[in-house]
Amino acid sequence: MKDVIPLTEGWSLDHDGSPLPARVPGCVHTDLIDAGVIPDPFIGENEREVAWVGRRDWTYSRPLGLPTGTHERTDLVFEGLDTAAQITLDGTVLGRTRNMHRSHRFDVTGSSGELRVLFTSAYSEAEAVRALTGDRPNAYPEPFQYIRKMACNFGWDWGPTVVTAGIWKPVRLERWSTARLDRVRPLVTVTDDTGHVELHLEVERTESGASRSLAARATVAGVEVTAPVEGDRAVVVIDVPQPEVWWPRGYGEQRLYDVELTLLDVADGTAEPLPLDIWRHRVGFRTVELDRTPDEHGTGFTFVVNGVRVFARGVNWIPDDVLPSRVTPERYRERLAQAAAANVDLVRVWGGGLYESDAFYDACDELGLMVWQDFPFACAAYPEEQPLRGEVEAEARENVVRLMPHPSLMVWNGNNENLWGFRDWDWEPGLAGDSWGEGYYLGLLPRIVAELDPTRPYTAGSPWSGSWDHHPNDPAHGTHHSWEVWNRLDYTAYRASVPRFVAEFGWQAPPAIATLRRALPGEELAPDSPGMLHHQKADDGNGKLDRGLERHFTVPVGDFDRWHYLTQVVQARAVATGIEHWRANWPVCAGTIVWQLNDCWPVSSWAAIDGDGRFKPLYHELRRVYADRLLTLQPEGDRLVVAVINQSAAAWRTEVVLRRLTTDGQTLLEARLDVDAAARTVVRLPVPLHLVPTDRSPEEYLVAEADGLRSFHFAAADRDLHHPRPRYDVQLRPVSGAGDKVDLVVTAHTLVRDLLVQADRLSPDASADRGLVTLLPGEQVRIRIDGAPRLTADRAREAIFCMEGS
Ligand code: BMA
Repeated sequence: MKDVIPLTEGWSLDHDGSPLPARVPGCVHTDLIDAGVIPDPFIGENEREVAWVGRRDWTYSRPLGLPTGTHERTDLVFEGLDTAAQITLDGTVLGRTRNMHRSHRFDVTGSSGELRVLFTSAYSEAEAVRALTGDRPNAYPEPFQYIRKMACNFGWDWGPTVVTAGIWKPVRLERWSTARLDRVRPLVTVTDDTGHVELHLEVERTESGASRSLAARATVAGVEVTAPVEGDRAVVVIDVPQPEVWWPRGYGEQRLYDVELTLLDVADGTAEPLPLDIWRHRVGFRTVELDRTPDEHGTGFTFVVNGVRVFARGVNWIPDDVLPSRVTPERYRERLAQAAAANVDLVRVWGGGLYESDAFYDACDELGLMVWQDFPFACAAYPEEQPLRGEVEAEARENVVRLMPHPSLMVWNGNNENLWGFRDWDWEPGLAGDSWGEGYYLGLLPRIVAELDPTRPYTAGSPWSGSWDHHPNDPAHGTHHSWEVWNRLDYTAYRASVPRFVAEFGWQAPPAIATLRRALPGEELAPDSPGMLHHQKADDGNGKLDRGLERHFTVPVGDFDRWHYLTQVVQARAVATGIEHWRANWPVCAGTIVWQLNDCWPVSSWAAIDGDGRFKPLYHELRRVYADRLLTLQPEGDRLVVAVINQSAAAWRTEVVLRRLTTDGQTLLEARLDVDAAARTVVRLPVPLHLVPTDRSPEEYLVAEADGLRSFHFAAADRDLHHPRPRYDVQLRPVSGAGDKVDLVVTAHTLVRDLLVQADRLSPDASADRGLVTLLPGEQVRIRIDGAPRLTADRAREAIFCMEGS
């Protein structure tokens, strides 16, 4: 049987002739931080101070002893090297690498001595390739399209430029005889009442194994099948009667089945077969299609899972750390569980990042999060010449096979914004006919997916209208990125269109206060203080934040805390406005993917969860607007409708209560509407005209309520709204037997709008279980605070913000 020996210990990193202890998996930056050679690049403006690290070459080494034992072959396997490296053993070159997204295997049978991995700076590698291929346009200044490495390492409009090098994934020795499993591709489908698992396997043999008779034995759900290996290939087919299917969360259970495949040496068939290698994975039975049939609105883009049409409630995922080797399986699970707890059911792994680690997809399988996987190409023209083309093909083949067992994986996507960029970002004149990546997205990648993973759909890009007949970002056809809002327009402009699928849209806000204090120690915080500006990477980011504020509020001057609160409120409102409108237009619109769930360092960005893992109010808002049931008041022409959105499997029969109120607390009019929203449907009911507040009235609003859900419609902009100064009481109620948990009970005496407890002000580790809350006079809310020991009501008050009256 094959033996596996991890090579995680005993590495050192050469730093100007002196060896530093090195972590494997890890990277140069983390080793230099641990050794005290460089400061934490996330703090203050240290990013600039550590820039030299990415421009140097680095060497990792460790002794490699001769493993004992009688195996015929010993392979040295790197699961991932970042990025351009030469590997030597005892001075002999084993090979060279130039792709972070691949693994590498070297035959080291009989060798021992000093193992060295010499990394060339990613800049030198990229520039050398640029010299070969010629220059190509890029939305960013750094040369990431000339090297197969996580693009956002080179800086993004939310990310620092921290160009890593290192052994970023595990290394091991594999010792084996006769043969080993080189590649296993499970094609898992389900038809009628039967699950089918087709295991396509390829083996590698030693010289003496060349003529051995081999077989492959597989078991799934107690069914065992053995098939002969012919040449170097075999297909084992297993039918599982009446399997339980895998569903996205909210649609059913996430049933997973263990598959075990054993490669056997059957020799002449007289003796007991000898196991040589084992492959184990979990699979799930489910079908997925993307319905892209043209219709009267254009061309749809609807996920159909197990025959059920789904409105996808998505978030975009970026690498959770700009030093990606720090993201542990536990951290993946925590972040993805947070997404699931916010009622997210789809995560798009964005193309400026990675094919994530197995732990990411394992967590998605278990949590029922559908995965949309971009191939790693983003925001640039990518040359298709060698040596890149061969690398792209190799990495795509490897990762398609690595990820295809996961039932959560729903779709492969060719790239992020490159088809759009070609059409709209003035690339064509500069390219003058040069390759720019189209051959990957419309040729190579779909061929690879069709060949290796034919059970899954492929889309050429995000955004993409399906063909060059329509503009790549045409909202009526396929996927759309909605960036006019934020860049130029107010968020109310989301309501002007109903794209078929919104794969990106978002609004910025600063991170939590405790995150800022940790990242910018000693800084007197202001929107334009040096650290705040350094941790704002977007083009005119603060200008856009302020213009976003100005349209609704008076921009607070000299009051950072108020600015911080209001920008976070605007972010939450902006994203909620988009989602409420687009969900209310199901099934024409079949999904929203918020830009973005997470951050890779502390920064002002579009994220719902900041770089230190703290929630912005947007996070809590996602939980509300992505819930199965949502009630929302929507303008429709010059009327208002109440949209009753029911994404659950059960009908929602309810009574919607509509009240026209004055800001000082009187009910002017009331009406009740009976609604019967069938499973997974939206019902839109016109609001009776007499209930709609007088046009732009500064003293009136409408509230719709049903089954504990609520939606508000204020006729006037916040700035113009008149309401009394908010008054409320705060009481603390201990939660028995629950550690540092305490309930904060807020009782409103007036209208209290968008009340927020910034728990991290009470203690950096404290959290609140709710975000923005609006209370009518006399109403009460309970907000659970976790992690703020010895809290008093007075201290709690200092962490509470809400809209001021006027
Ligand atoms: C989208 C993304 C990213 C970017 C974001 C915010 O276009 O694909 O490239 O970070 O917008 O500008």
